[in-house]
Amino acid sequence: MRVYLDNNATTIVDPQVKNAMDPFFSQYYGNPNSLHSFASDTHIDLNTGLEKIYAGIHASKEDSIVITSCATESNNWVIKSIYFEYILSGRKDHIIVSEVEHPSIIATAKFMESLGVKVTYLPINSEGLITLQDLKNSITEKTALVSIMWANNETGAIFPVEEIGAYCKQKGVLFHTDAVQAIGKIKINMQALDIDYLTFSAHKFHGPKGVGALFMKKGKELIPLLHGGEHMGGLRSGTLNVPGIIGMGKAMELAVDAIDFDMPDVKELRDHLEDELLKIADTFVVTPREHRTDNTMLISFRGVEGESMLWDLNKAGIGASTGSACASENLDSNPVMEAIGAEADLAHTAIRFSLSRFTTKDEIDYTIGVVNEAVKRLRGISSSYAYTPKNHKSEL
Ligand code: 7TS
Repeated sequence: MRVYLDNNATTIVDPQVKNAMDPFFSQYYGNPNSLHSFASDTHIDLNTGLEKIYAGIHASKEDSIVITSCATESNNWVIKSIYFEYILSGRKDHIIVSEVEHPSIIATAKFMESLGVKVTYLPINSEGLITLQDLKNSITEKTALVSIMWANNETGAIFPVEEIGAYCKQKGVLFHTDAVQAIGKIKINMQALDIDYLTFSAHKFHGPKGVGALFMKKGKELIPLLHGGEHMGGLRSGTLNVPGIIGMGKAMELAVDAIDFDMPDVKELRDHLEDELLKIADTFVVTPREHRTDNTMLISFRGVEGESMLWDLNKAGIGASTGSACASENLDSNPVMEAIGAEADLAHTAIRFSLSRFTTKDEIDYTIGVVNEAVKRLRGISSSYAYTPKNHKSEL
């Protein structure tokens, strides 16, 4: 059996998305900006795709959604643009991010530091959550931007973006949220929220890879990312990714429907997996369920090296993760485990299971069996496990 439980890294393309995209490779392949019927052949579907993206996050027609190649691009763009707009001019000198943002935010923030920008990395608590008070304490008159993700990719922890947005607005600070892990899991109404910029990637919600977006609230601006043409209002030049945009639109429509129709089943499967795995002694899950997206679990088995567990799982056909795939070639401990201050012997034991609407009960039952066997085997050959205290508690 092959079981895919790494849906926070990427997801299978929904067959309906693939069908929607198919005609736009070899049949309707015109450049939409050309002045002939090959171009206009694409227009209706392209507009429908864009409309579905607007509708999925309840953006108003006056807001802008700029299509990019991925969330990494969108995230870089927001921060670098704020630098050119507000910081280089000397108006502001400070940005705030959480310390568990995706590397596309953290690495960009570090780059900003190298340019002299002051950066606050907001800590998370032992439950993997940030507190509004910490944020309030960090904002100064010189703060240009707060960038806090909607949901964390490692733990699924949901951050209080509604309250953060309201506070930032009150203080005259711009607010960006990375919503990569929120689309299709949390209902998003951009007209009801004080979020200036929001970013996401289609492949995290059963759309194609290589297409993402940046939402910008009416009246907000960014400097153009790519100069060279009139595409995307001159903000991000380059021939439009027609199949990608149509695919992202279809994927968005399906993902938003899935919040009501499929996510309750995904949650039930995730909870079942979690309940069964927590029966194993010395096992811990980060972040209480009520503060998490319904598909995610970061779990530690004391004495079991995460990489060894992945090896056993992979041999049994199960794909999971020990941390962001973007960093999978280094064997550092999971960044969230480090941020919550987990004891050294736990920091290397975290395994992330992330489900999707395509995950089945059989797959979860199979996984429960394989993990139980793997923990038994790996603890049996662990030199440290026998000496650790047996203080079983279910949540860190
Ligand atoms: N932001 C978050 C919160 C993410 O989880 C990811 C990818 C990205 C941005 C970047 O998306 P991309 O489409 O530009 O690559 N996260 C992961 C992960 O958790 N494991 O592999 C990739």
